[in-house]
Amino acid sequence: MTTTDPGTEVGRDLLRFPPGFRWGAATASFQIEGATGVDGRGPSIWDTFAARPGAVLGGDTGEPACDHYHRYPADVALMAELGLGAYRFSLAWPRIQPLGAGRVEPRGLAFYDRLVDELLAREIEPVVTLYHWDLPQALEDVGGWRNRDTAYRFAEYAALAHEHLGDRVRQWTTLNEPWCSAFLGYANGIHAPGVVDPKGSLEAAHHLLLGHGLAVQVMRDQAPDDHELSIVLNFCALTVDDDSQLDAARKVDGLQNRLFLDPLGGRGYPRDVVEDTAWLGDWTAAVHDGDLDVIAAPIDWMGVNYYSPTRVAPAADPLAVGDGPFPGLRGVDFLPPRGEVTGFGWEVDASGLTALLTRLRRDVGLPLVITENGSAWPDVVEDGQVVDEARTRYLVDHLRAVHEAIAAGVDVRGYFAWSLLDNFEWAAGYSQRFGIVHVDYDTQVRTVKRSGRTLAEVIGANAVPATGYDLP
Ligand code: GCO
Repeated sequence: MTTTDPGTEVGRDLLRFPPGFRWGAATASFQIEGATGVDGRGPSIWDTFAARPGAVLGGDTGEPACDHYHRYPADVALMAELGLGAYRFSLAWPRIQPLGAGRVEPRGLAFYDRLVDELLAREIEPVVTLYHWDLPQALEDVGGWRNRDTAYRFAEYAALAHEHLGDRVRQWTTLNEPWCSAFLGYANGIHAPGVVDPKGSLEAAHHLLLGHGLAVQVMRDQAPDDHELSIVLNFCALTVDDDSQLDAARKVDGLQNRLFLDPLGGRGYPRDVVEDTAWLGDWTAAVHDGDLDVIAAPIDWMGVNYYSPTRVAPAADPLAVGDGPFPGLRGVDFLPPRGEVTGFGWEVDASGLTALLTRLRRDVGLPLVITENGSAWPDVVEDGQVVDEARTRYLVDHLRAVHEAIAAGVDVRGYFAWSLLDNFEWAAGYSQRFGIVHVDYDTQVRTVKRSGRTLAEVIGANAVPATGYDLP
């Protein structure tokens, strides 16, 4: 495992990562590709949602994004320049199956052929996410994730994508953040498809997990032994001050962490969550015989997305229903962030990542990969440079937090910065910049930021400085 041996350079301490640690950056199809009406791509729920007045800040849409659909060769060259060993990206289901079922669009598959071949030519490992929120609109028209059939359409899509690319792609993630798809999409509706149906959102969460399990089964059946299958979850790292906050923390932990971890781990849905949400109606009727066994299909690693800690306290009224995305949550107040916050208003606390990884070592029992970690700040391009000190500090502090977990025995296999490029930040449109590479959306000029250069140095050394933010 890792050794925290003092570096040799200039007497500085370096925290070294394990040999073979996978370094990368992450993106998602709808957030960077643009070309939403090109080569037979069908509409997704995000195309529809973004066209809804007021749904996305500034009326932003998936156009032009980063025009990655056309500019991918230069973007892959940037990845190589940064020394990335892997690139996490998602396939746009509506590019491959414009109606979400049936006919396959060969031009959609051909784009991902080109992208994968470009990555392999640069010796960058493709890490493919099958679903990062851009559900084909045609499936939403018949219920979307609230419709059990969508789980089976997803498995069919997974099978054909995996069949087509599996000779070159061995890393496959089924879903990115089913919590967001289910609850931001169907509980409080601030994300596509913009539905407010708390009971339905829990049924959607089940159907997403069912789709995950069905996809794992079909990919396992057709996969060579060296393929690795995974799922990516956005965990909340609950930070409590005292025992008075424990029950509120339990409720939120249940709805964001254990609702997914327990069935994935073969433990079924957590009883306390089922009881706490029963007042919405019996959503567990959506759980058919055999579903839980399908969901618990073994995977090879768990993706962990972490940005900031979550702080909660009991509400004055134990039955007070919040207006947030947690279906059925009652009697909980979310506390404001403390100390430094990012440009997005998210609290900066790298220790939350160490605590989360330590907890997941106990609750998951699989290798872990940090599949997203990053921060949004307002960037300025001056003389062709973006000196993003705050993002660089965030990056190095969180890498030190990962190293601390590894040194304590947590099996972390890799780290993917969110994000390679500034991109479409969902309901916030293009207002938030997470990239380690700046994108001028008018000119599409890319500018590697200081944080990108720092990540490149970290990758080159396979280490981070124990103190400070500059590698020797
Ligand atoms: C998520 C998504 C990303 C976001 C990023 C910043 O984790 O919400 O995977 O698409 O853009 O996390 O919010």
